[in-house]
Amino acid sequence: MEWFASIPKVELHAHLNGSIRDSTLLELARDLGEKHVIVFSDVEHVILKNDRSLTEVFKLFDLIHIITTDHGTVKRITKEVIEDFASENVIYLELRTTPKRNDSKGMTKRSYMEAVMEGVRAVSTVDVVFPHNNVDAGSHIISVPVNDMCNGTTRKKIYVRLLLSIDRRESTAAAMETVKLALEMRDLGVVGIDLSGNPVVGEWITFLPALKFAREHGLDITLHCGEVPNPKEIQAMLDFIPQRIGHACYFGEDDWKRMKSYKIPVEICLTSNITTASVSSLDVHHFADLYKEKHPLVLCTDDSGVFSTSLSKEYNLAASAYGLGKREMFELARNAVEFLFENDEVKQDLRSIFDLAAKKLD
Ligand code: 6MZ
Repeated sequence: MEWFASIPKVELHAHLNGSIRDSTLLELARDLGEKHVIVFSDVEHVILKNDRSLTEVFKLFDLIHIITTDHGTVKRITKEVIEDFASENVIYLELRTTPKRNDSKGMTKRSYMEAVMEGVRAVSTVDVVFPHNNVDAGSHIISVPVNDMCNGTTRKKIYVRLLLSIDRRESTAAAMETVKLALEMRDLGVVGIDLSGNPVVGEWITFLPALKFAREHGLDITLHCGEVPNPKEIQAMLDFIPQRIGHACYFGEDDWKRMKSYKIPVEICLTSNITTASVSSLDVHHFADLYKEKHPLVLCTDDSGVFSTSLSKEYNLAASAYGLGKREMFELARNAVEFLFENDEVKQDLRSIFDLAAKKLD
């Protein structure tokens, strides 16, 4: 495990509200319990439970959103989530979140995102490369080469970029509002759009206009696709040819053929897929086939809080389940750089960090 924590890694599929520390969630829930907003004893076991069906996961998200959706809390959880990823040597994090309106807290989608950005800038334990954060992107103050953890003289550096999620419960108008917000916040670290939410809710056609608009204006798009069996939707999503796909658990033979021919990178979330039973076991997980065929893929956490995982754990799991050695896992981590929603300058900086770490591999 330690070795997997020590190598540089790239995280491209992490939902903010799914990545909250249990300790923070319990603390916030206890506070709301004292204020009689919720009954703490009713929610404690829900937060601490480990095995969750897909339905239970989305019930938990509704609870998490009650607990977290005010500006101060959004700022706090963003800061903590970034610190947690940085502490295990994630050097580039594309953090996704659904901009939320909460009238009772005077929150708009924009003010929600401003709170997220304040959280990014509030990180103090590591250097965060984020627009207007005064950390030089090209500066190699990075301390992550293998087994060379922060030693007090060098500080860790993490690039943070944001994806705005459209929730499948939303209307076309709400999805469009999110895309327009993303476009307005492009200079502020927003690099793309994600479509997520309970996969049994909503219709692809509802989101298509907003996604097309996003694409026309140059935003990259990643879709949760095939998390449940829905052949028509999977085909429609493949027709769209997104820049990346998350999950891809219920693909038919033709879907695989098309995705492979388009070379669409897949965000693989092993623990999430197994816990929610989207895939019955690691033996039959599509990671094995995609890896063998050298299809572009990236290991991700999905919801490190909800599924009690971390990116290092996901690497460890893949290595042991599929018999991959250190060199292969390092290459897997390095390849992820090619699939991020950023320009070549950023990719070049990340490649050079991996090159430096590679020298210390053996
Ligand atoms: C689909 C998921 C998800 O946006 O409030 N989300 N959507 N499949 C999954 N697999 C388990 N995990 C998380 O983070 C929480 C939201 O992310 C989406 C859901 O819409 C969830 O409400 P944010 O920060």
